[in-house]
Amino acid sequence: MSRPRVLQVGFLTERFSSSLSAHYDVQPLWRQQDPDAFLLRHGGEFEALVTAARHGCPQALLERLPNVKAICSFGVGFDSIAVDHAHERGIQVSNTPDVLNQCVADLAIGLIIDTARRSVEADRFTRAGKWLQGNFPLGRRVSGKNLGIVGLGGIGKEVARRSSGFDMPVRYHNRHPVADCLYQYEGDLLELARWADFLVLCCPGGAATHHLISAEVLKALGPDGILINLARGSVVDEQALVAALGGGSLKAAGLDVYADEPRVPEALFELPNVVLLPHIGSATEETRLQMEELVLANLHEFFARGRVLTGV
Ligand code: 8YV
Repeated sequence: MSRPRVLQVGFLTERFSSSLSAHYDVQPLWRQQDPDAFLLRHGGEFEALVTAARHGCPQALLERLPNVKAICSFGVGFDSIAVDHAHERGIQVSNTPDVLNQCVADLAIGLIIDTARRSVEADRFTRAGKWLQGNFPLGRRVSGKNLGIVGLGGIGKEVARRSSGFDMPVRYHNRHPVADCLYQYEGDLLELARWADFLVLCCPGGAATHHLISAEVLKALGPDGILINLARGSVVDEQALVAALGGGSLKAAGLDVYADEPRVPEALFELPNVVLLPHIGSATEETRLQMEELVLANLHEFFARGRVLTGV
């Protein structure tokens, strides 16, 4: 029996490619010399497509795949996928929720400590031999400080849970309060920013959250406030962030995501009070393996029973 044909938008890992090829006839779109010509000739042959949060699936691509019925994506975020268009056409879309919550939350705590205690800066100081000339300047305490979370979903809840070990009071902002939640809801984002010492972003990307963290929100967070972003770069007005960090109206920021990845605004490179990570929230061997397995499980379920497992 011939194996189902699957279109893969971008490369993930060799391991994932071989697991995929063991079950499916996989066509790698990124390897086509002329993707347009390829889609024109073969676009109608695919029932399923595999992509990743960073590769996406725009409407223009879906329009060239008349028979696709499932999009299985690697990553929890789906702002780079034309989900509304897919649903209008009856195409199922799956992501990889939950399996990455712990690793992303771990990194949020890491960034809170790195920014407040200035550990990355202190490392540079030590390596440069500057300790011989005097002590490193003081940082800020983490324990007992107010933690504001924007987006109390799976990841946000794990961040909140971890913060109890640091005796941090938690409040959160969502579009709606979360049912049966212990933490105080704050419907006004500006109020949350005024109250918070650390504002941690764990919300989805996309049009609804575009530049949610505006110059005004950063001003409310204030000169002692610290912003941590593990969500999407598009959630923050990056120009306003550069101005606030450079002008001293914000203490520090810890960023894992940017509006135009992998390009990082160069103005940030000049600033000592920002920690810049290359989108590694879920990037551990254990979590990435679980994410790969969940993409495969979604595909298998779609081909076996016609339904993806973790649909969005
Ligand atoms: C992805 C992510 O692993 O899950 C997401 O939404 O952004 C990351 O965890 C990465 O972008 C791979 O595409």
